[in-house]
Amino acid sequence: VICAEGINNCKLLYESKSDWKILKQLEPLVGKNFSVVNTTAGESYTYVFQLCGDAGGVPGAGIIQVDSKGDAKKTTVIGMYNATQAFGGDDLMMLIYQNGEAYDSHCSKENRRAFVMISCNRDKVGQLEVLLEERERQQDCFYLFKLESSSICP
Ligand code: M6D
Ligand code: MN
Repeated sequence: VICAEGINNCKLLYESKSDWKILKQLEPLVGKNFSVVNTTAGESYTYVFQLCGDAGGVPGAGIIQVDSKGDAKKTTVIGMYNATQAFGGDDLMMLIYQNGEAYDSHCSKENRRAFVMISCNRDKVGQLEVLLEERERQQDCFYLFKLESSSICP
């Protein structure tokens, strides 16, 4: 089978056994799109996240952002799963997707990236939340998300 779903579709930015161990713990999330709409300061975006798979069907994208306002429904890649980092422990983990589409005017035009804080919550089936987008820096900007799920509890 070509391109079977699984954590092995992720490519680590820095090859590491401990990163794979965390991805293994997150494996129950594979193959599902998690989405959330976020409206702040006159901007409204829908975000779609997948673990090691094509978010919203966009090839290579781990997280996409769809502009809910513009008529064009513009889609922007926030992070790619071929540039993954995963770390953490027990019931709290961090997943990073780098190599998103470059900003045109913010953050010295660097590439977008996403931080997803993932935690075990026995009461949640898998709820994605947007915490913030930090874009008022010269560099090291990021989108920060939170995902709580019972399926990844240790
Ligand atoms: C929008 C969204 C926002 C982002 C903004 C950056 O399309 O992706 O989340 O902050 O673009 O604008 P520039 O002009 O830097 O591309
Ligand atoms: Mn832009």
